[in-house]
Amino acid sequence: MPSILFSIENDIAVLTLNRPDKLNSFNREMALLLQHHLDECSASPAVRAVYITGAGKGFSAGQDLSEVADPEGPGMISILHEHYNPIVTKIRNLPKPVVAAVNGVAAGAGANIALCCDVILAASSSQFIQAFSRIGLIPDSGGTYLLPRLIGWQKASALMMLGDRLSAAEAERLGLLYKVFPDESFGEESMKIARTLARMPTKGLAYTKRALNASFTNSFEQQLQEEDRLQYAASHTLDFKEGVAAFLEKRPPIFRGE
Ligand code: LHQ
Repeated sequence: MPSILFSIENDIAVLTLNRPDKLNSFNREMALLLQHHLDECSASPAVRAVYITGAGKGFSAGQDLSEVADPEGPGMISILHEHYNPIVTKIRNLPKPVVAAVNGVAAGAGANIALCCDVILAASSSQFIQAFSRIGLIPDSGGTYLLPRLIGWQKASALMMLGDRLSAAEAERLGLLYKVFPDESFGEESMKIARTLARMPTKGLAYTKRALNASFTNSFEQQLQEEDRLQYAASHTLDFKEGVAAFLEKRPPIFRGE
């Protein structure tokens, strides 16, 4: 079985991290395959939303530690430069909404890959662990950038230093994720949200994502200029035309992502 299952259904690319015996922890093969599929999602007009989840009981336990211990393994610098940094950069730059459907434990780089998705959903029994400090590492995969921005400096700092397990309910309360659903209905409810996203004005969502990415470092004035540019581009899409026409004609819009 491939370490990432990939399918496209109803304009949604479903990427399932698939090393369930190892809690879907990442080895080199899986990290490179995920990048390959993210590129495919980015380029394919058949994909209007991406849904990332885990096979079995976990989402991902981050780096496969047996690969780190292997003297023949890729080594720390390659793991960062060739595995995690490109993965999170590709997700942030992917011009379509990316849903993290966190079905179980998300630890280390597994947690931080989820954090960089556009809509983070979690099953009620899932947990988030900044596991890095437990093995003497620092949080990577963009975690030190994103987590303090999501939940504030102090909570991020404590979670990263203590490596505590954060329940899905607590993660939702802190603002780390969008919604929690009961385990039994998680697949269905999270896919419903992906389906909604896949029917929305795809280009408008891509521009929204670009504006949010830029907002991390821009001044207010720079951000207003970015909004001007992106709003101008959005106003030239067919979906904008359709959205206005449908409103005036009092009918539901049919967006084609064009
Ligand atoms: C695993 C793993 C795993 C291998 C569970 N590897 N087998 C970047 C730069 C370079 C180097 C290092 O890494 C990074 C980024 C990182 O991600 S660093 C953080 C790496 N991840 C961790 O330290 C987490 C390690 N895992 C755990 O602490 C626990 O497994 C958690 C708390 C995630 C889940 O606990 P449980 O639900 O009790 O599951 P389990 O521990 O029983 O795991 C199930 C199986 O999966 C087990 O195998 P076994 O053969 O005994 O059934 C684990 O050995 C295996 N597994 N995580 N990261």
